[in-house]
Amino acid sequence: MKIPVKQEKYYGDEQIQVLEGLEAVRKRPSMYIGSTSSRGLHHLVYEIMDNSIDEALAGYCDLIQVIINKDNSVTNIDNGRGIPVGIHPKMGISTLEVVHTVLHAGGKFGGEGYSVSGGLHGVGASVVNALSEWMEVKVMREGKIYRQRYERGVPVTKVEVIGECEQVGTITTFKPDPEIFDDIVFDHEILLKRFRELAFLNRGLTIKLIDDRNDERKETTLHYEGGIVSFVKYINQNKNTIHDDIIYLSAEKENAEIEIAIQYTDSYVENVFSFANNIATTEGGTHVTGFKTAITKVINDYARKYNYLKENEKNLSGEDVREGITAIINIKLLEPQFEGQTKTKLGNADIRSFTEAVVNEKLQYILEENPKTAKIIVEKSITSSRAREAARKARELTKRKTALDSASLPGKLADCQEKDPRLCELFIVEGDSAGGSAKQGRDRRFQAILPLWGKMLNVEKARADKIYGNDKLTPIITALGAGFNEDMDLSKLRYHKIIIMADADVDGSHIRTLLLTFIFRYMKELIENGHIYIAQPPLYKVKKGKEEHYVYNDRELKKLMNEKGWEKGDPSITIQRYKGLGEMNPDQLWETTMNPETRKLLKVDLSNPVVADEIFTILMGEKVEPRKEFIQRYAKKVTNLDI
Ligand code: 0RA
Repeated sequence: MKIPVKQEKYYGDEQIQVLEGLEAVRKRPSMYIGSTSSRGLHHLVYEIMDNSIDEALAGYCDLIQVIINKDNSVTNIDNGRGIPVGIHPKMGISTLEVVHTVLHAGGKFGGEGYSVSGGLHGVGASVVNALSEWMEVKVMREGKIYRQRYERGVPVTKVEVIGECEQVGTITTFKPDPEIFDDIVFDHEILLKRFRELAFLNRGLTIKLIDDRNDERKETTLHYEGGIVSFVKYINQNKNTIHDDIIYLSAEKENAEIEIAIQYTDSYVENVFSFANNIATTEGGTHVTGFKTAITKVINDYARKYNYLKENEKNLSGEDVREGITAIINIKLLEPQFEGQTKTKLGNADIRSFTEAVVNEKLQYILEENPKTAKIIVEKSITSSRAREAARKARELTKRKTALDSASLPGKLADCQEKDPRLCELFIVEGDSAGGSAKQGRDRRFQAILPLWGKMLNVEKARADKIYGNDKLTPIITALGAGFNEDMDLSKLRYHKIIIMADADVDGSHIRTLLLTFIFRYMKELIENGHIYIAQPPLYKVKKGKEEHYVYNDRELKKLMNEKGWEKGDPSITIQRYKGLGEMNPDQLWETTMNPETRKLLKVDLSNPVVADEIFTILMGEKVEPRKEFIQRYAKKVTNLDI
């Protein structure tokens, strides 16, 4: 048994099972929390918070405070009823201990309420406990304060009364185990973003994030009386909205409640963000399908009734009526079924007809009551429909053209010899000179090079019809072979690793963002399926005598100098700063950036689509002010573009 057992205690069969369960969690942590990287680390906080949110949804709690302590432990405080401390009828020990030591005995013991059980990470407090160096839980109930402490999941004290108090609630503190996690430092921004989302999705709930790691305490209070209406306002703050009032509708039935908020902007993209039991359903599901069917029908019916659409005109398509939309769909339901590759697709069949009926009835009513807004939305949809028709023609044209000279790959592409896409890599390289070095330095057996040059189209400011025939984007689309937008077919993808390689300077970052924007808006599946990477060329070469090191950032430079005991002023040491890929010769480029054995790649990840939309809107959208602010705010701490 690897788990240290500090207390002399008799272990019955049930306790032995508990220890085996905890050991299983420690042996294969990724099975329970997804990964042991930063993402898994942050899941620990969400896991503990979930129980407090369940208590809030049940109507017993309205304040959750999360404190990041100096030692990187985290404290979660709620003002709910407090976890029950009495003897558990089946286990014969305190329920508090059961919740923290028995797998799958998480906050779901009541069996009532919209808990996330069965969801993405509804694994409960016991998993967090097992993966924590230590955990301490205090419960305030019935005038007393109870406490129990655990180490690596194993109780090291009994449940003890340590004082009296008038409040009620639960205080959980845990310190992630450095034996389990790659890094145990919490990221303030990551937590803040998720907490803001939770505050939007649970109207009236107050969430406080307190960061005590620096001398000056950083404290943020999140509370939105407007709920998802505030969420839409927040998402649209850097876009141009085309009507003032945000459309809001809600309904409930015996096993579910739903709310939807909608506002249109003048952009060409569709942002429908959906959630089920506070989990982002990035793969959609029945709530999204029901919504889409209904909104298409309602807008078409309205357009016909008031003669915006003439009898001889075709119906508006789903894409037409969703162009420029920002919508939040927030559903809470009993017994959610999560399906799909990443378990983020809602499967409950009854939710489809429920959502469809609710939107049909209520949106129709809202449009009738607000003819000005209705007019704006219908006209926007009709304009979109016409542009789509133009795009369709352009698409047919390019299709016919490529049918004539099929197999024709872009002239600039230096393809690889391997034909199995799973083994092939495509480097999209900025600039002809870097492209030249990459061509010479690559392993031509499986690495292909596509150089880009000149000004890229900003797709954030253009409709789809502008993409057909665009001389910068077409080579990328043809080289990849999988089409784009509605024609996307991943089975035709010619390279399973697509690596964007651009300089570490402002121009490089610009072209990288333009490319990512295009991929995000028109080839999202490539990101969702983990095909898009960003190359990480070194920033410095450090040389002393015959010894050479490539260093990828300032932190690593410091670390190297420290480890070697080198001084920056030492004349026998040269530190060369690479300004661009072009400064490296082919061998160096291979060694530092392209060789799979030694290179570093950053995988582009869309785990939070709301954040991704925000970044692209700010960087590539219409409004200048937010972009300035964003760049000024982040220019100093440019790290990885971790979407
Ligand atoms: C079910 C029943 C009761 C309390 C809770 C759940 C509860 C669990 C957690 C987890 C974190 N914070 C929590 N707050 C409350 C007690 C029901 C009763 O008092 O009768």
